[in-house]
Amino acid sequence: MGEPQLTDVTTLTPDALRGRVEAILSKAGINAQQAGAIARVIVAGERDACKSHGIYRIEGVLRAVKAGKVRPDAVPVLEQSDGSAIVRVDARSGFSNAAFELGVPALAERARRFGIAALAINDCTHFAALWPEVEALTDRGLAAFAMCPSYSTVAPAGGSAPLLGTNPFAFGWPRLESPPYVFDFATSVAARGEIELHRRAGKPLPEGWAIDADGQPTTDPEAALAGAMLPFGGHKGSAIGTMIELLAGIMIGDFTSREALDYLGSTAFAPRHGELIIAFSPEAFAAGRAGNPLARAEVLFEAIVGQGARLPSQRRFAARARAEKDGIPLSTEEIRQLDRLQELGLD
Ligand code: NDP
Ligand code: PYC
Repeated sequence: MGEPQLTDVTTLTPDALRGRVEAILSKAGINAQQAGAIARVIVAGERDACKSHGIYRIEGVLRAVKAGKVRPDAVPVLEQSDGSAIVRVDARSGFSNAAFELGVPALAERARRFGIAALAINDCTHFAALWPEVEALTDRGLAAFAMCPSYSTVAPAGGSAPLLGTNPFAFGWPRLESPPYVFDFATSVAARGEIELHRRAGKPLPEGWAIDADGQPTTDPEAALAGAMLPFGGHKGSAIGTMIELLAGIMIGDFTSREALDYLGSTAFAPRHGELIIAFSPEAFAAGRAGNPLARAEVLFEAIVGQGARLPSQRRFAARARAEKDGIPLSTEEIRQLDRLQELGLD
């Protein structure tokens, strides 16, 4: 949803849009390291037609800064003194994006050295999609998981009130000649951003996405935002969402989704918590058994596509190719929103 009509479109190059987003963030007092990293993921979202994590997120970023929920001047710190396979970045109450960019070279180096390594990011505000992060690792020839809690907006399967977050989970696998195999999804039926985009567009939700404040099924976005979203796949999504609370919340010594909501007191701000990224060297794990793992993976991908199925991220990579050739399409209303944010900041 959210694709502008052809008559209502301005196209910007990715660089031009990045300049505009960075200028808005800088004007709001966000330092250059963070503004650059945030702008890169927001523009990547628009470029890849992932509207739920594109420019619509700018207001949430500015709201969090204005309310003092995040430090616009934070400089993340890399803590890797023991040389182990666990790399840690303290985001110092800033956004996750600059912290990730700081940690990823050390994570990749350790994953190559040990075969597997993890990056724990603590004390960050996180609003972004995870695929840019796993792609940063597939670009370095590594496979990777990324996951984080969010804030309580999802009822556990069989429950009736928000407890888990929309807890995204992403996986990437490097490919020999093609863009990587990447999937990235909320462990709720849809990202919360999608509910908000339905509300703004005045469209009902598909059945099965949410329950209202009384625990009854609803397709009304307002009632869903006041009630709870549902996990994808019933008890299966609920269990994966719970695993993320354990690994990327409790295990790394950071907030669970409930604690994040208690801390913020509202879902109007981007959530604050930690994040866990695990990187693997396929060659180190295969250790020469059964041939090159990347070549063997191609056989699997060909068999999937050979049945007429599509690979995850195929839609995104097609949108990326279009945007790189023709520019990023933005509606008149979206351009006005950028103008407004540039001129006035948040109203
Ligand atoms: P979607 O359901 O839109 O997509 C999930 C994945 O499935 C994508 O990789 C998508 O690829 C793939 N896919 C979709 N349809 C098919 C198909 N028919 N065949 C094969 N693969 C398919 O994602 P969500 O709405 O669940 O999440 C959207 C984003 O929200 C994610 O990037 C996530 O990281 C982010 N998010 C972030 C949170 C945070 O706290 N930071 C919280 C929750 C979500 P493709 O893109 O090519 O369609
Ligand atoms: O879309 O569910 C979501 C979300 C929550 C925090 C960032 N994105």
